[in-house]
Amino acid sequence: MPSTSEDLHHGPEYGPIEIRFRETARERGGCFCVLLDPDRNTPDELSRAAEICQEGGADFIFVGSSLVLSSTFGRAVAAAKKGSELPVVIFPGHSSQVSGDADAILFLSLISGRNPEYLIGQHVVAAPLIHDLGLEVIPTGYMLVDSGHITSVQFMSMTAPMPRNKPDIAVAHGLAAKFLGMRFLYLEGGSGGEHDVPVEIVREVTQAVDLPLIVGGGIRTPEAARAKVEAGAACIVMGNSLEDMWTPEVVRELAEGVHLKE
Ligand code: 1GP
Repeated sequence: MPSTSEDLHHGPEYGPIEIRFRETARERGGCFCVLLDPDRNTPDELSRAAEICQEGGADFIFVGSSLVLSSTFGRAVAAAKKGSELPVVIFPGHSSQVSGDADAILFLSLISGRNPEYLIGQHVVAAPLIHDLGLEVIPTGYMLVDSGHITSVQFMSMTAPMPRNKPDIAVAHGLAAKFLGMRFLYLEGGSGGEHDVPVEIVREVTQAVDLPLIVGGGIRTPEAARAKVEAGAACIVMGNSLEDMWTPEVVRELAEGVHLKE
């Protein structure tokens, strides 16, 4: 069917999870996403963690890892789904991290790096399976920022992070991602980063590029999370800081830091 001129004037068609991200960020002032690492938890632990996330008021569960040590990625996603009604979004470190049990996948291109494997290579491998499964895809420009030491994602992707004191470099990458048609940006300090992403970079990127911004890596306190949201971030991702402290109270305290409007 040829497109009508009316069709041609429509914007992109967002899937239900992307709409939920955008609406949650608008209505609650920010989305709180908890990253569950399939390598560090058994399926039962993941189900319980997902349950706690829901009880504590998190908005989304991310599942993924830059190291793929376990062969049970699909089981991990299913376990997270079993534990809560929150949307489970794949945050992949590798093309093998695809599961039809998830609600969506962040289709990450590591745009701060110049390793073709993580810019397009892994994507070509995963795309036919994602298509067959009918997974919702959220095209995301993924940018690593120096966090003080070499993180797993930096090492595994063999890419250099962007300098912490050069927001203009992050802005240029964000604009390029937008011009390439990506719909979300992700500023990543790397899991367990010594320092989180500087607020100044968050502010300058959100002022220059009108795409929802996800920020994660090394964020450990509600105050640090809030500072990023106040600087313009739409979503905050936390993983490490919750490990060994899995209680609804801890999740609630962090979620309250992110939810500016509650
Ligand atoms: C890592 O951004 C996420 O990819 C979360 O980082 O584990 O340091 O919270 P943390």
